[in-house]
Amino acid sequence: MNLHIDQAKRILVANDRGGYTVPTDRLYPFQWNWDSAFVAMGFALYDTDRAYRELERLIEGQWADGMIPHIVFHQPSDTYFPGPSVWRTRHTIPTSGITQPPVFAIALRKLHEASGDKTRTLPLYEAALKWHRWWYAARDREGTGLVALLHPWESGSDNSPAWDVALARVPTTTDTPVVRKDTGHVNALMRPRNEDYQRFIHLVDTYAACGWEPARQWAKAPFKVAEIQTTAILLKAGEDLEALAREFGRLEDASEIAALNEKTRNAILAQWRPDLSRFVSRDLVSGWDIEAPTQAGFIPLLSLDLDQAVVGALVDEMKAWSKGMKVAFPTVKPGIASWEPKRYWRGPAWAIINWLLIDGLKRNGRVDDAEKLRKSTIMAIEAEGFAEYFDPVTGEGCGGLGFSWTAAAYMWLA
Ligand code: 9YW
Repeated sequence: MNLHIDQAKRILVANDRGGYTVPTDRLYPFQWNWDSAFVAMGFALYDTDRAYRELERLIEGQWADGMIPHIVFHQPSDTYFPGPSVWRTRHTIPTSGITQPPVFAIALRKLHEASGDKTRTLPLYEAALKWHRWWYAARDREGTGLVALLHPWESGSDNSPAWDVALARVPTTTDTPVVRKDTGHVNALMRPRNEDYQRFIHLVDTYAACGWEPARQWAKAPFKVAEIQTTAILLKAGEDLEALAREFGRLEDASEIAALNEKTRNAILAQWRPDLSRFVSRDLVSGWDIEAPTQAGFIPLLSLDLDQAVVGALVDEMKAWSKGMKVAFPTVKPGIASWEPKRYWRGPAWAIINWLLIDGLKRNGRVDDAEKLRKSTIMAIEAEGFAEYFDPVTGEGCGGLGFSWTAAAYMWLA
């Protein structure tokens, strides 16, 4: 038995709160959307029943319109801000009012392959399809094939330099007092800045005032980004949903999903920028490309079979970023002005991002490069433990410790 796998399993046990897994104790004391999807993939390797529970508990928070929220507040806790009273949503079980990257259907297909349990997969498939439709209806209102985020938290990469220009337009004034809890658990230098939190909460106040109604939010949103990482994950989710639909004989669903996939595939391809060797997001308020160099620009590897010339350019650029780093893959291009190797999404390496990139490299025939990134991820975790993320320069484990998705990534990659 690999001792680290044993440890990873023990982290998931310690973070269990009754069929769902918190990302880490105290810092994140509720159920987070994409964290749970990654965790379910981890469980799928050795306990499919528990993997199903993880996803079943997450959809307890699904809204009538199909959205699966980024946080489900199953039980109260005072160690996190903003809690339910700030979100002011009206779901029976309190939830946040925004969403997160749709890894859910990707996890569901893997879980179904592991269990073959159609009875248990089917209700989750229905939930995933409802959410898939919500993305296109609520977040691609002009039918472009790219989906938009209305809050940086929806990207899962809260304070990425990708948002710097778009977020600067959002006022720092709030109706809700900002009482941060995160900096009581983790060094403030590793976290988003106070100013970021002011703007994050300004957005929450704005959307709460819209009654969390998608059309009103779309009209009022001071932050609106057609985002490449989320859209690429949505396309992979779409491929996996389509496969499940076919397996279940749901042919109408399958052709509906296939048409969405095709539109999104073309829309992502149109975001390729050869001069940057990356794909880019678009700021829908200004209409401009977002050129900040972040990991998001490489994530389309996950869901597209790209021309080898494009793959070559992406891989060369990834290698240039990783050069001289102790741990790959830095989420921001090292050396640029906004690069901060210890501050959350402004430079560090994250095991789950590596996991997506590894799958994308393999899909596009770059098995050796995938293997290097896999080894780098495993070594970082074995040296420092199951940290939330890693300083790519020193390899130091940072942020929360005993982190669930790092444990799941380890099990999947080891
Ligand atoms: C927040 C739980 C979440 C992750 C996000 C990460 C961070 C902060 O922690 O969000 O307050 O929601 O940015 O990707 O899901 O691990």
